[in-house]
Amino acid sequence: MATSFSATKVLQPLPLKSTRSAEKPLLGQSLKGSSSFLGSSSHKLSLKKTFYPHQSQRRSNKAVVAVSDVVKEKKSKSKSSSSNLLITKEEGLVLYEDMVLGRAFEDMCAQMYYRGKMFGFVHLYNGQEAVSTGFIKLLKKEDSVVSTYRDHVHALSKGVPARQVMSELFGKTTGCCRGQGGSMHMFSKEHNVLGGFAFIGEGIPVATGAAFTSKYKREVLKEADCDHVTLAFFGDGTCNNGQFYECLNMAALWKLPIIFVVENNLWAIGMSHLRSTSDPEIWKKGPAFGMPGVHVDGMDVLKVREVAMEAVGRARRGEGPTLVECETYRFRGHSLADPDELRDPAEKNHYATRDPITALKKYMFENNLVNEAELKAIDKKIDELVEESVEFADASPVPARNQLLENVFADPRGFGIGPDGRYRCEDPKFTEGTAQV
Ligand SMILES: Cc1ncc(C[n+]2csc(CCOP(=O)(O)OP(=O)(O)O)c2C)c(N)n1
Ligand SMILES: [Mg+2]
Repeated sequence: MATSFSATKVLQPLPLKSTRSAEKPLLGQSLKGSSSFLGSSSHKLSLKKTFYPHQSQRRSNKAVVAVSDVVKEKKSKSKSSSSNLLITKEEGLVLYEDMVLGRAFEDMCAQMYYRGKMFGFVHLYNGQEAVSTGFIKLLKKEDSVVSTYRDHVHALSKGVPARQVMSELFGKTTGCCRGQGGSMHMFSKEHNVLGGFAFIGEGIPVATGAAFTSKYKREVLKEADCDHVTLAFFGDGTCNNGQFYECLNMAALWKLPIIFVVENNLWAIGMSHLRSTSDPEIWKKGPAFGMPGVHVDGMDVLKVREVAMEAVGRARRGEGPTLVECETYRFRGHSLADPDELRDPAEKNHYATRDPITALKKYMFENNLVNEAELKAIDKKIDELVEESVEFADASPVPARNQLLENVFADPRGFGIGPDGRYRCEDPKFTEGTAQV
């Protein structure tokens, strides 16, 4: 039986309202003057009772339908008692610094991309930082993270040094993949960042495998202290891919220590989530497979963190997987090559007012956790770090030509090395004719 979150004890099943925005009816009037998150305020979906897994007779699994109310409750209590704050000062500063790092790093990426320093497509995470920070800052070094092509911020949150991420984006040898991956392919064995993946959904089975490894070590190899968890991050559009369902099934079946973190930014390139998905409430797919499903406001790092603490705790205790749908928004186009003309300006403006960094700042000021000068000092430190990462990447060497086929084949003699024992790519004729292709 899947274990429920403690939040279920205090939460009644919510009379579900829409968790979605993006379609025309939500724009314009309904957004005006609304300070609440669309997930808990806007138009109603007609859901029948049978959708609620905890009321289902077929399985005894319980699911959290939302935790926002728990957080709200704690927030209001926190006004009267400082002991009930959602974070300590130190925790708040860690969250703030990580989100500012993600934002500043990527703003710099945009500059560098338009100056021709990066190649291919580069996909930024601006606006979604609360998800990466809220989850990853709770992890241990041994825990794993699997990302998508929108992977720079996940890598940074997990501790990959900014200069290594920037260098990778520049295609330099000092990058975390020695410049061989470039954009979309952040990987760090040392930090257990198991990859960005350009093909959507490809990371989910890898993450499931990593979670299986932890369980295998603990239960078969008897490494009792192996309580490592894996986070798989992916988007709303990816939830319509087969790997997602296959992996939910296996993870639930084997009670794997994994959290499926859906970053529902409401769009898959130019396709609205509501138009492309038969049942747009992604969190509900968890209980269908026998694991809790949670919907959370992904623009609020404190709410994300509350949910993440529960889910990571469950995984670590061996209680199995969780599906978390974080409703979020990207502030820029799909990639830096996207002019972003499809999304309604009213929608973009609405989410701009929900900037997760601004929201955290407000919380910390209101609760007297920090002062302006302390945050400014962090901003300055991060600006310097990001600038240094650019200088480092710029000054680093490009990979030698013979690196081209390294790490491509387990045994490079097959394709990469010719009969003379030399790499084929060292042969001046190796790329002959490809310029015309
Ligand atoms: C298997 C596969 N099919 C199609 C694509 C083309 N593609 C690139 S991004 C994308 C949309 C993904 O949207 P979502 O999962 O919501 O992630 P987001 O970009 O919003 O973070 C698609 C369909 C791909 N990369 N891989
Ligand atoms: Mg999306």
